[in-house]
Amino acid sequence: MSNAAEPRHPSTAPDWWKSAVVYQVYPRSFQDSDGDGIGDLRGILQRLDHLERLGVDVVWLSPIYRSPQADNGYDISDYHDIDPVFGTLADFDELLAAMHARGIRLVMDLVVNHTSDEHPWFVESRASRDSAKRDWYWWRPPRPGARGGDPGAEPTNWESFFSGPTWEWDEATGEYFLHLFDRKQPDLNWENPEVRTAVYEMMRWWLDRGVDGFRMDVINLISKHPGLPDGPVRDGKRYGDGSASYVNGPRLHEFLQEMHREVFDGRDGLITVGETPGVTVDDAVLFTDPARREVDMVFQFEHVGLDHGVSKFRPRPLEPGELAASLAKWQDGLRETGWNSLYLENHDQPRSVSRFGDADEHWYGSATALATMLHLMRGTPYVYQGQELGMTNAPFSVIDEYRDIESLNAYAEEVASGTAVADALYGLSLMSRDHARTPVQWDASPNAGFTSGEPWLPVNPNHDRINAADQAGDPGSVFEYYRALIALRHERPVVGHGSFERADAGHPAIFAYERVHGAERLLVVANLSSAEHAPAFDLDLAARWTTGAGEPGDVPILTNTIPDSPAPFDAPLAPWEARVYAAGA
Ligand code: ISL
Repeated sequence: MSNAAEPRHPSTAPDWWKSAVVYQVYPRSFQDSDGDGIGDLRGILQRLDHLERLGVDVVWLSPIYRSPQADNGYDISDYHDIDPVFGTLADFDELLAAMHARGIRLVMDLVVNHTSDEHPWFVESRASRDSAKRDWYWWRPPRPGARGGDPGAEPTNWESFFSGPTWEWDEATGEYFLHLFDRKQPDLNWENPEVRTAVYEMMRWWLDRGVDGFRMDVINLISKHPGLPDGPVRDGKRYGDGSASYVNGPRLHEFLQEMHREVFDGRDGLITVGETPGVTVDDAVLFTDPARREVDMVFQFEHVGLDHGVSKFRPRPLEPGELAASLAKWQDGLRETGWNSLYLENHDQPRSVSRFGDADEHWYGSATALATMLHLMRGTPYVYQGQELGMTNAPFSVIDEYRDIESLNAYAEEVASGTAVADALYGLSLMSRDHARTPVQWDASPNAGFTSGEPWLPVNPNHDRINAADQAGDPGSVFEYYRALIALRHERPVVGHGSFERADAGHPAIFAYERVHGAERLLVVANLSSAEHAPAFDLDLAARWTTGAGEPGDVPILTNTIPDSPAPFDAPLAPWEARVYAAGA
């Protein structure tokens, strides 16, 4: 372990984040310090050894601001304070200093597409039609000829991300307000320059406090087409799809460039990542081209939408190779310009070993093969809390076990529209956001070491065999494998800076790619299936990596098989086997 007094990664290169790994903390579920069953800032402080040992460079903290917690903090009522459930500003300052002392940077979640309906800005906005802040949000009269509050009277036909219409009727002032998410999350009107000024001021306030950047929640939804036209109603849907009016809206790039000028200019060492649902490769190039001065990288959604069927909660099984094909497409698209985030999990997604791997038959193999595939691509990897332990989906079977607003709303809507309860529950059992939100499994004790009280969401019963205490220091653990992968990125410039070339030409379940940086080369070969397969490669690659017995190309520098067995790069792969070869360094 490194000396806490000497930061391990003091790089001040403008693109330091290319060789960095980010760890996401969802504070509610990370570590409780006061026994109320909800994780908090002092809990994070207690677990910094775990993060330092893992070797991550940056922590992205999901929202800790004051909030009614309708969407677990993504509904903010005061941007300048900490919610009492998480602690105080003094706790925050202590945590930030402790992270910096260990060489770990801290990124805040920036939620400025919307506020809570309890934010003073919105309270003032809704007070009257003449309020000075009326125009800070999107207020509209009912559809012409319709009576406000009646079904179908909404100003547009758009469906909310969280089910139902995007408009909430306000009886007192006789208008609707827009909320792309829950009714407790009214959308800010970025057309109004006062809104933008207030947001930039708040961002500078946090940077002045010492934070190292922002993860920007649904930042590509902030610019709306001011005409707010109806969207197409797709088959089987009750409401319209308004996304053409608010995904990558007309002034988005202007707003991001303005934000950059107003907030980030003249400050070094920061990291910014835009969460951008619906973004295409071409859009992503624009957002992340350094010359355009918008954001450093984006979270794109293509690979986490592949298994969505008619809706997220009616998923379909993936074909072999689909995941790799999507990820490789993004590698190609950003090969010249721009930068991507690499992620399989976050607080909105099911656990990757349950979703893309084989949690029953090949738990260790699939957790580590997926990690290998992800971490050694071009981009900045994100580890979501518990992913480094191979945490799995929760075994919830009744609706009362779920807490997430998206899951509860979708379930209510499905059942109301005639879906059988068992079918609605099946969808949640695969796709609910709560799978990512069960408490981190620290040890095998009754509440997994998360809390001395009653956890706000049940601990996964498999914490008796999947937990950090068992894994740290065990060379055959998922945790130690993640640690080795993270170290590779730090030690080998080719991981952060090399080119990407897909190399496999055989069975679709094999994903192989080559990374090249000057004389340094890396070859990753991963079997993303539960069957044995022999790889096949294009001829050029075979010529480069067939070096003869005892040469570097014959011996993997990292393999997830236990025990390690030297194997030539074209040897058949066991189910979920992954190997990494290096040359030229
Ligand atoms: O979770 C989703 C899958 O259905 C998305 O629709 C998700 O809501 C979307 O990715 C935006 O997510 C972000 O903003 C939401 C918040 O609920 C999510 O937790 C956050 O990551 C609203 O602030």
